[in-house]
Amino acid sequence: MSSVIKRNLEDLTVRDFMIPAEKVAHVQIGNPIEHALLVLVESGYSSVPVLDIDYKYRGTIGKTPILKSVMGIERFEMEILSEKKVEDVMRKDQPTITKDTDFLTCLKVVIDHAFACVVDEGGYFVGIITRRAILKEVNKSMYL
Ligand code: 2BA
Repeated sequence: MSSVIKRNLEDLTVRDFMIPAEKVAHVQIGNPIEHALLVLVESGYSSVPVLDIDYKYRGTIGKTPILKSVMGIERFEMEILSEKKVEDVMRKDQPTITKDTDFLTCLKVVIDHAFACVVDEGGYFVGIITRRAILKEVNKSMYL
């Protein structure tokens, strides 16, 4: 990477390419997984953030873990969809970042994660950064 490109990307922080919370599909932690599956299928995303009633970030939930959690020996046991809660199936080990996180840190995060949640000092959810947004910035910097 040339020094011009590197310097340009190093000037960026999350606030420059974040998708704000109001544009992000999410599910509530206390909802049945049936509701989460509806949100995922309707939005078209494979995974979305999980928030609590105060809008604090709690984890992420995806289609595959939901389907695995209702998989019986011979069939999907669909009745489980209304019994299990988002909390029982969500992932809690995903990395989070803040609005001030620098571009190169974000680049490293999206190598292993399609998106990362952005939280403020109080743990409140403020948005996401996506692999797509990061790649767009890398692409832009190539044509400087
Ligand atoms: P996926 O759902 O696996 O989506 C992978 C990529 O497919 C997205 O990459 C995007 O380029 C495209 N894509 C999928 N569904 C789309 C839709 N409904 N509208 C437009 N494009 C769609 P990224 O944009 O880099 O997103 C990475 C991941 O971030 C997504 O993975 C999803 O889990 C999450 N995500 C992105 N935008 C979101 C949003 N507005 N609300 C909730 N989650 C979002």
